[in-house]
Amino acid sequence: LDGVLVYTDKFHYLAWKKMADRIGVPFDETINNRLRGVSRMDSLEIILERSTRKYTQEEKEDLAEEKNGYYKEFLKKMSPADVRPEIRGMLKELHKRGYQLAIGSSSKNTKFILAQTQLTDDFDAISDGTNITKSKPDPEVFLKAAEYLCLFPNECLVVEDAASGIEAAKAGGFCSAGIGDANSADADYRLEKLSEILTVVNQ
Ligand code: GL1
Repeated sequence: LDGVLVYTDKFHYLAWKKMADRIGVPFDETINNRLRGVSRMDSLEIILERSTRKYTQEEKEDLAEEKNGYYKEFLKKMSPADVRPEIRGMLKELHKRGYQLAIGSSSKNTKFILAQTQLTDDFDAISDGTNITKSKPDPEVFLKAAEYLCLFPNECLVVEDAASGIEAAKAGGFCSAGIGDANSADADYRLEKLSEILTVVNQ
């Protein structure tokens, strides 16, 4: 979802930054890059590595909640216009060719983002931060997605923008396609544009 179908990275960055600035913990793009595909609480742990004080579990939950509040303000402004027409066309074309589509995202805001951008009906299953206990590079999120579709991992293609996602796909026995940052990772296919999936699936 994030970084593949929609570009929420900048919202995550701004929301984490606002929280980190408030508590006086240094946060920049380099740290932000380590958060891709990582769950909310694990992301917070990475950010707090730079903190000079320790936080209790309750304080950490409040900080994660604070960040999510800032993030949701950005998400509320998202609309169908935030999904490029060629991406919508590609999803429809994959369905026409008989493929099933599932989301595999660590985000707990997945369903909200899909609703805001009117993508919900384009997917047959959703595996997200609300049904997993382990973040990528653990394959849990993809294994659940395959299970929801009643498919074996070796019948699926995972499309990822994060190196940790490609690692997760491999660990779960999935074929993978990398886009963006994950284009240079260890993916089976490297995509310049998401619409290239249409040529990959025909091979
Ligand atoms: C969580 C993390 C984000 C990002 C997404 C995965 O989202 O907080 O940093 O790694 O998972 O794309 P969320 O807070 O929406 O559950």
